[in-house]
Amino acid sequence: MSDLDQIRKELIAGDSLKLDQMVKIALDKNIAAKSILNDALINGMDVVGEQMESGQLFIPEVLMRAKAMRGPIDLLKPYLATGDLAGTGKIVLGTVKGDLHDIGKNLVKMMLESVGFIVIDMGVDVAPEEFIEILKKEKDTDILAMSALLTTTMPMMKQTIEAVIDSGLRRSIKIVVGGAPITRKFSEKIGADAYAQDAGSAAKLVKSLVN
Ligand code: B1M
Repeated sequence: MSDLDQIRKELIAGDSLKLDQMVKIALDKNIAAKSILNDALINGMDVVGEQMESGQLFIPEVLMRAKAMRGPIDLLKPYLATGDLAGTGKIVLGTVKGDLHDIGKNLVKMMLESVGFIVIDMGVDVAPEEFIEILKKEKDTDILAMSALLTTTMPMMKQTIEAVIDSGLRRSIKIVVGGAPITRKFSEKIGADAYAQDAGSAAKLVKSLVN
């Protein structure tokens, strides 16, 4: 079994100790951090999702696997966060109301911080009015970045954008959206400025929007 297969297997099994060990071994062998993230961890979470969908895994078991992702992400951080883009600006980031998924959002935060942006992380389940409150307080915010993982919470992005328009802040703030069910087409339809498919492209995109 390859190192990447082994990492995927430990994540699916939810064994965080073995998972951390395997990630360390893979890094020692100079396996690319990006490949460990995409081909083993995110890919493994897709399998976890399928097992949740089919009833093989229950919510607490899925949560355990989500927690097991923390160790590897910390281990990969120095390798993923290249810092070579050097951006400046302030980003308000959060997962929209009704949605508790935060692993992707946290990766986006990590990549943005690594290139020098100040990130105000609102966490998960963030209501439009909470976003507006912080945007009013942090007047020098450049970008509002929203994540959604559920098809049922995608409309909340549109509602949040409408709230930004109603608050009179839309002209001074660019809006970026992302998350597994989000597409470029959807982002255009709801009036966002941009869509990023993954955390790495989110950092590049944000930099291009700010500068
Ligand atoms: Co949930 N869940 N979940 N879940 N969960 C999914 C999303 C699902 C696809 C699983 C499935 O059925 N196959 C499915 C959604 C179906 C749909 O709507 N189409 C689902 C469901 C149904 C649910 C519940 C409704 C289950 C239930 O209760 N019956 C429930 C809802 C709770 C809620 O939010 N209100 C639920 C709950 C949970 C847990 C709490 C148990 C847990 C989340 C824990 C946590 O996040 N702390 C969980 C998990 C772990 C998953 C899966 C298995 C993994 C998600 C993940 O972290 N992936 C997921 C299946 C899957 O993804 N295949 C699933 C890894 C992460 C790195 O990827 O977040 O996609 P992702 O981020 C990517 C990109 O999307 C992008 O960058 C990252 C890569 O670099 N990205 C952005 C993300 N945000 C971005 C923002 C950007 C730019 C890029 O700019 C701002």
